[in-house]
Amino acid sequence: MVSYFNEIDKINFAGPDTEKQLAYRYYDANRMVLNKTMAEHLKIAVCYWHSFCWHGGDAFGAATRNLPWEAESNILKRYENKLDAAIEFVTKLGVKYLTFHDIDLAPEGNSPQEYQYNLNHMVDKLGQKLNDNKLQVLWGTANAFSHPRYMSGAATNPNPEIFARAAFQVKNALTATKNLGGLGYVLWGGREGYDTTLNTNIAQELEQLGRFLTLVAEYKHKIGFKGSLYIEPKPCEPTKRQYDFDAATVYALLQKFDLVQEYKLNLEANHATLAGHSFTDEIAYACANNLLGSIDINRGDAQNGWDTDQFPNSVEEMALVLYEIFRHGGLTNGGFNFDAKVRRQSNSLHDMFYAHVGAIDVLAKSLLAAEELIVNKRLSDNISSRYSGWQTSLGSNILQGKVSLEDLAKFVVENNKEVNPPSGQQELCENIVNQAIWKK
Ligand code: XLS
Ligand code: CA
Ligand code: CA
Repeated sequence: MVSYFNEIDKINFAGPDTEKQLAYRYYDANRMVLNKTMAEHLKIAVCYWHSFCWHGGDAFGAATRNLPWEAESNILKRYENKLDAAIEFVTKLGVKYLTFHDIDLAPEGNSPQEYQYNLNHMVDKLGQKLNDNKLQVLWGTANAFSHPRYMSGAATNPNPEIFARAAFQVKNALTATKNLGGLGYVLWGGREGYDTTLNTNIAQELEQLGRFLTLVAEYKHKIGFKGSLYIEPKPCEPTKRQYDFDAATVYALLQKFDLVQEYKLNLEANHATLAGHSFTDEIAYACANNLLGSIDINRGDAQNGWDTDQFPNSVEEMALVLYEIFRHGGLTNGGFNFDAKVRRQSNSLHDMFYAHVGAIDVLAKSLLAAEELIVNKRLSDNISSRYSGWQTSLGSNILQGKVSLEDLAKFVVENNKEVNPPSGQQELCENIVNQAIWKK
């Protein structure tokens, strides 16, 4: 096995006072937090595509990143080298999970047969490496958005033969994920939307999307995949408007297609903010509807409106996100995936280490703040007392459907008093959050 990062040693926990850059200040994998280790709670994943496939190009300029595992003419060997780089990277980082698209892992080839051959070949190789290094797949997915055939969508394409081609890819990628013991499978509707209503039959496309999602769920059960299926919402980019706009929109679609039991959500920070929500709000909405599945923890930039996929770097923001997730019991099959890339100017391979190490520490520190908030119960006690009126007979009779509008009108007239609600205490709540961040 070739080493691509031989100047980097394994990264270890060294505590908050260390002078070393490539060391964890807060991420101590075996530290117990809320009855589990940090590693078990966070299930941190490195994504294949941004880390090992992306060359640093943007809409205005060419590649800036030199990926040495690509300096190999035999294409399968090139992908095997990329796999070596991925395994070396995650083991040096000391995390356990990877995420991938089918064509990150194996070359697409020139025919469906070649695609299948290549994917099977690379799945065998990856399977061995996972076993040897005690690693796991957090989730797999299929890239049904990059190839020109998908320019007008995959499941929502006007041409059913392209729908079939996307089904072929998802079948293979889901089977591969199952064979690798993956914990989940993601469907991100890359181009499942439209650029203009002038050429689009929305009702038809939604029907297609419902069929596709149903076929995937049926196939999951047929092959006995025990992991979770996730839909990843995103409001736009690359299409102008996407059908899986945000958590609430996907929830409506799942109800429309009768698939609420089959799918959870893979929520991405950057997609939530593109939809005009804070990430915390988006997670809270998903939790309230029992839809939270897994997390893509990459953020956007507050000053621009596109999907910059940056590493998280704010404990203030992440503490709220983690509090929301863990006060609802945390993730089951899900984890925290860095669907994140270094900046185009960060063109040394070492930058990937700085990026991941810093972001993992942000998550760890935020988890400690979330633990403090959950254990001291100040916020949850505040909520309980705020809603305590719903424990009275009036509250429970309303919710159980035991009173009519007329009954309520009568109650108000008979009671004849102005109700003065207690303070919402938002500033106090915000202080409590800051105190938890500062405490540990
Ligand atoms: C793109 C999405 C994508 C999915 C996986 O914006 O974030 O990377 O996570 O296909
Ligand atoms: Ca993204
Ligand atoms: Ca993502």
